[in-house]
Amino acid sequence: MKSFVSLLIFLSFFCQSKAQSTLIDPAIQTPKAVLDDFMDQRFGMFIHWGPVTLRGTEIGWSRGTNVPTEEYDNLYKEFNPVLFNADQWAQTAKNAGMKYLTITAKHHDGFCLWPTAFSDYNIMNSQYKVDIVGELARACKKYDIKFCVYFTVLDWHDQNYPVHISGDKNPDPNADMNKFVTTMKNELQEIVTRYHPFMLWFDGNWESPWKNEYAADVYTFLKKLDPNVIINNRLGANNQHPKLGPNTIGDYATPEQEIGELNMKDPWETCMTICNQWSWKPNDQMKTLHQCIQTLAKVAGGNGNLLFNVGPMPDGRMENRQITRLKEMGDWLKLYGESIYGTKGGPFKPNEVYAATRKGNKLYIHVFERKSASITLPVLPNTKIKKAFWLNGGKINYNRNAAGNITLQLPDQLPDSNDSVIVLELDINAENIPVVS
Ligand code: FHN
Repeated sequence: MKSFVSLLIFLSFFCQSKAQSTLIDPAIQTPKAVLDDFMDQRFGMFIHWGPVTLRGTEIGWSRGTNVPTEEYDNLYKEFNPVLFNADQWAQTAKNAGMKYLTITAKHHDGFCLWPTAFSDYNIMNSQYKVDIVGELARACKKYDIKFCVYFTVLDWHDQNYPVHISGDKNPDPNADMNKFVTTMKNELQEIVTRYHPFMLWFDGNWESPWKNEYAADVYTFLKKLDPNVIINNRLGANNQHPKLGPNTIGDYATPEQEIGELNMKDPWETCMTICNQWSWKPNDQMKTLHQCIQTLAKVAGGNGNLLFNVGPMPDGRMENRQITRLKEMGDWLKLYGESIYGTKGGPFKPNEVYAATRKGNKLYIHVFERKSASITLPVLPNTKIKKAFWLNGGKINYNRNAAGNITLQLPDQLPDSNDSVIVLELDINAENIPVVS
């Protein structure tokens, strides 16, 4: 039996190498150690912001729909977020227990939140002549938050990009993709060499003018600027965001508005909104604390990161209710963070009652709901439980049947109404246990 388990462990290790892109020289791909460090962070802030907040409609997508294109493209002249305070945004991320922050430096509408030399459509030509990207990079460094940048591939405002309105099937014959890619590389060079982002979050890679050849060129270009900059899987021309494949150009998968599947092989990060809209919307519906914490635990239980989005208001402030919700998440993480940060997901698939994370010889069982007086876990092969207790609490009663199933006895009242964490200390390294399907 032991040799069979050893074989399973070997195979699980052997199969855990990330899917390699066949389009990028393996020698320049982001080092595994850098990606492992990224995945240890587990929790980041996503920020969608720009002049469109003056109308409270969706960034990019409301251009030419809810807001006439001409009006949308001139909102920057009104944009004057005098209450913007990068330190407050970084502190809000810190208080939430977030380890990295990603700002939409340029979204599909083409407006640039930094003083680029390659487009006049930037923040320095608004009423608020402040380098937003630079301020956030500074504040993140001050508060020890890893600074990251969202950068759109498609750019409906740039005349050299052939599509000027979402869904337009007649590419502009006067557009010039080679000039467009040159501008993109120049802008990215400014961002990488000036602000040194930990990660680049590309997006908008699904329209026909964009080809993998351009993406491979940009990936290679970026790696010459910074061999360790992490690049998501939305640089390559595709719309298969939740997965990595042989034609992926990018380092990790990006399921959106959903919890990714348990995956011990490929790094992945769920991006999700705290409300419904990506950019600020008045009176938007906000997720409950229960939803927020369980989303984080289920994503970590799937071996992924959570990039959780807030949309600041047109005056530069984040909504107090969103700041409060994020602080509540941070307060939970102050008590239970060891079961999230630096853990691996699994070996059980997350479900509506529990999720599992693990680090060293500790297996963490995140209990979301008390559906009954006990929880029975799938069989854990060849492991002995040395201790069983509530994280920050007392011991927990359990028993193990002949087949090896572990049944955990639950009290009438769970210790935490959102996610109560049980620790099972094992006699082996829990990270080596193959996923139990
Ligand atoms: O079109 C964008 C959308 O506006 C938003 O930025 C999300 C965030 O991941 N990404 C695209 C939709 O998949």
